[in-house]
Amino acid sequence: MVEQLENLFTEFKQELEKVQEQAAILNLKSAFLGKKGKVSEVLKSLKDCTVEEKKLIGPKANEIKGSIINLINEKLSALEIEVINQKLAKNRIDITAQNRYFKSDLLAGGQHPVTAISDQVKDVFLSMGFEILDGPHIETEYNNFEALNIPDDHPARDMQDTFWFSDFKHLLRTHTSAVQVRGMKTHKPPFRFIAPGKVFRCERTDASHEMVFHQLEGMLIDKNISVGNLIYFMKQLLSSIFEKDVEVRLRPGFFPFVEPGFELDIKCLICKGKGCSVCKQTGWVELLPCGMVHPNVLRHGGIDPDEFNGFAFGLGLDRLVMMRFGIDDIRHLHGGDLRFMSQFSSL
Ligand code: FA5
Repeated sequence: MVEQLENLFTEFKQELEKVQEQAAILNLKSAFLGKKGKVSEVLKSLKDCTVEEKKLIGPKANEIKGSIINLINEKLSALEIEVINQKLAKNRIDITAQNRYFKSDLLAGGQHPVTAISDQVKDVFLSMGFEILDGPHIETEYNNFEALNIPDDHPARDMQDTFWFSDFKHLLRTHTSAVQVRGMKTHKPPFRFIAPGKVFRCERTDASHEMVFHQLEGMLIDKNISVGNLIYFMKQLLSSIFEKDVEVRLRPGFFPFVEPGFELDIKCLICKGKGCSVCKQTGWVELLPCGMVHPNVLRHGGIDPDEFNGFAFGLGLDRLVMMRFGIDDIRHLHGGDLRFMSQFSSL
């Protein structure tokens, strides 16, 4: 009977060679292993065998059944792979093919210059270990003013004309400094982060002022931080964006949330310092106000000012872009004129 089983196995292998379709393979399986299959037929006479014979035949039968199942499964999965490959070959997609609707007189999409420069600035700060934080456009009066050492009746509130919501507790954030409080509350010092984004001010537009523009806030809190550290980081930022030496000046600036506070101005690259509408005939453009974080602000953020200190800055991104590309009116940047934007489509 062992010989019979071995012959059956040989027969099975020959039959398997001949079949190529899934249904035929499954039929072959039941022809050999099914209840009325060839292997079962042979094993029917097992009852007439001696115990010794049964000991030999039993394992052999199991071995052959196992081998048949393995061969069937191998063939089925090889078939499945072949079917997938055939489909792939048939449906090949050429991802380099040109859009058939593409016409050379249509503009290809590109990054907005503010996005491109913002990404570059982010890269510079990421490489210096800064984290990137995000904050909402609709802010609380507390985050935008109160926690930044600008209480209700403080005249500094008038420095930034605010779009208020009717409850007078919420507003469209006037600066990204509102993210400072959020950052301090969610991080344990030492930490360093930047927070780029849109800000909103209810003011008249001109060559260097928009109502919706972009800032990039930065904050670094650690022990024993000095103005020297602040200046180092600001220089790193400007030299990596302009890739050349640009003339800057640092002068005292007043912001209630920093002490001391500075205005970092850049020599106007539109008029080379001679005076124009962008720099309001002064030859200098306010770009990067900054300073050492005021102890009251640290306290609002839950940080002990006797243990930690640090600096913060609020980069005017649109003006940086104007200086970088020689754009003489901020309104071109957000006017949506494709003739203007197409100059930057390769960014
Ligand atoms: C502020 O908004 C402070 N939050 C900056 C700051 C942060 C100081 C941290 C100290 C520490 P200011 O209002 O000057 O400051 O605005 C910052 C920058 O945003 C300006 O230097 C300028 O580059 C840009 N900016 C301000 N107003 C406008 C505007 N209307 N349109 C375009 N850019 C503007």
